[in-house]
Amino acid sequence: MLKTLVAAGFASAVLFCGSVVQAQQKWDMPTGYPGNNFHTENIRQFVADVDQASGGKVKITVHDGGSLFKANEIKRAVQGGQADIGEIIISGFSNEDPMFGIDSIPFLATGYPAAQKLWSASKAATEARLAKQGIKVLYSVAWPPQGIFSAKPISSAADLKGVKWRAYNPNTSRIAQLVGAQPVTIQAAELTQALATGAVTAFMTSGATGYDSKVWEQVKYYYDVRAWLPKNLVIVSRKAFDALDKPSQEAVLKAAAAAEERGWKLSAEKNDWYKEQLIKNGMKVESGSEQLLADFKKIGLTMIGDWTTQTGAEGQAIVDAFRK
Ligand code: PCA
Repeated sequence: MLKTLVAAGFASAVLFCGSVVQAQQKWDMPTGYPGNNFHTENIRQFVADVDQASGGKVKITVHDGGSLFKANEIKRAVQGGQADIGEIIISGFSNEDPMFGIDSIPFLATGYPAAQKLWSASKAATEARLAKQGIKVLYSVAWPPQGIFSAKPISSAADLKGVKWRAYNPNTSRIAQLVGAQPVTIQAAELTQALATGAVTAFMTSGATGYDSKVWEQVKYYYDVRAWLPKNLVIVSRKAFDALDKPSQEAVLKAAAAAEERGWKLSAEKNDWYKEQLIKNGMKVESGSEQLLADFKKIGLTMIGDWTTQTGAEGQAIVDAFRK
């Protein structure tokens, strides 16, 4: 009898210790974009939701603007366990696997509903690749449509020949190559500096990053061609996620689903506001000449051709599902 009691007491003490160990998890969350960017605002709400839904058991500290790891280092940090959770732009890693670049092909998916559909079609393939690397996707949010910023006015792709072109992923480097510009990879956090020193004079991105980087100080023209909507993914290390107790895991997943819905909406809502700020700061915002659009559509056709060659039957099935 006494023996059983002692054993039971011991067992509950072990259980108790187990739950104490799990009482609170502290996660570091590097991101590559500034604190006032809509993605970061959305992340802060996600972090608050996780805190609340987990009853304070999961505490996430956001390190924005590339302050803990640079944007292009965050994926590896989560893979290697130096960070538990983080935000990445998935197309930044298409050199690792072409699948990661599908959302950054010009004129494949040019609006929010199309970008959502492209994500639905490519999500399983993307998640499977990341899962093999010990990464779990929590949610995605699209950037606003990508246009062309230029210090000098441009009316066709030929006007970009020889310019120093800022790239943020392999596909934007490839575009430079196709128009005969000189690609320089620069993360968003360093864009203002790169413009100030004249390291680059033209690039594609959203009005959001144009605004964040105050590009109007050097760049006067924005051609709102809406060529694609790249996505950020919030990813968590499988190990860190599995270390949470069940209710905490559910809290994280619930907050992530809400963040995905809120983030896509926020992106669409703020898109016009960002472009208004460019105009207010003296920039010329135009839709782009027919020639410019035709040139970039042609580039898009070349790139989707390359992509389906690289990804084979799997890629073709994704494109077919998207176009259906
Ligand atoms: N802003 C990010 C990626 C796409 C975007 O709109 C950047 O320019 O780095």
